Amino acid sequence: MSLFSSFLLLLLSVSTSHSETVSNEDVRMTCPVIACGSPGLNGFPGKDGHDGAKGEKGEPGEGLRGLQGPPGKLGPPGPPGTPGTQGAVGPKGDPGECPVCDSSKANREGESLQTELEQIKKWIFFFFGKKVGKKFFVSSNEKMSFDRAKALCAQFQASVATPKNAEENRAIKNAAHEAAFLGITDEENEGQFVDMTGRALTYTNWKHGEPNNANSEEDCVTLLSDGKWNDISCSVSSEVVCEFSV
Ligand code: MFU
Ligand code: CA
Repeated sequence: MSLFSSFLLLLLSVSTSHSETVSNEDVRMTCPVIACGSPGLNGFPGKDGHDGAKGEKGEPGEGLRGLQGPPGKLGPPGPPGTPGTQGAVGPKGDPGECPVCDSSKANREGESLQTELEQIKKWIFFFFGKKVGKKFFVSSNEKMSFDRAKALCAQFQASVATPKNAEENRAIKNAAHEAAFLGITDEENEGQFVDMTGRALTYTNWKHGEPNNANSEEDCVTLLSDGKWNDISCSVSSEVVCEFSV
């Protein structure tokens, strides 16, 4: 006999026993439908619902820390630092090698050249000039204006001869062949004769009646063959004696 058949039998017997004690009217009042019976068993649970909203981040855990990772990449170079303080002075270097700079050799060569120069000067004094103290006079042997005379002497780092005393005046006379320009003029102030540096004369040897500024145009001076001075025009051609310092 199946479980369902047994269930129906049980249900029938219960219904029979009950009808023995309850009237037909009572049956109709309390149970008008045959299907009415005991409540059914609970159904199975429904399907799972949708996922809920994400929860807040939890507190950090309290477990053991992991091992330290490897070092990161090298960063970019930083800006240049401030200059350091000046270092100490280094030791003195070795002496250089320079044959020309060799003082002893240079001195020897200098002395040799000096000796040779002095010898050449002596020849010039002997043949062409007259020396007095530290002055050496040489004649041009050629006539020219006073401007050209100044330029000629300047060419040799010399100046037009200017006697400062009788001895120098005599030396100039002996160096010259005829009347020669001296380095004396009154071009700036008529009658005020000065030397080539503009200084007033401290020695003169004017010929009698000179300076006369003949024709009002004599601002230069020549030393005549007798050693006396005459003022003369600066534009006339005359020999010139140059004065060198030695
Ligand atoms: C004298 C000089 C002049 C010039 C003339 C020929 O004047 O003073 O400088 O030499 O003789 C009269
Ligand atoms: Ca004159």
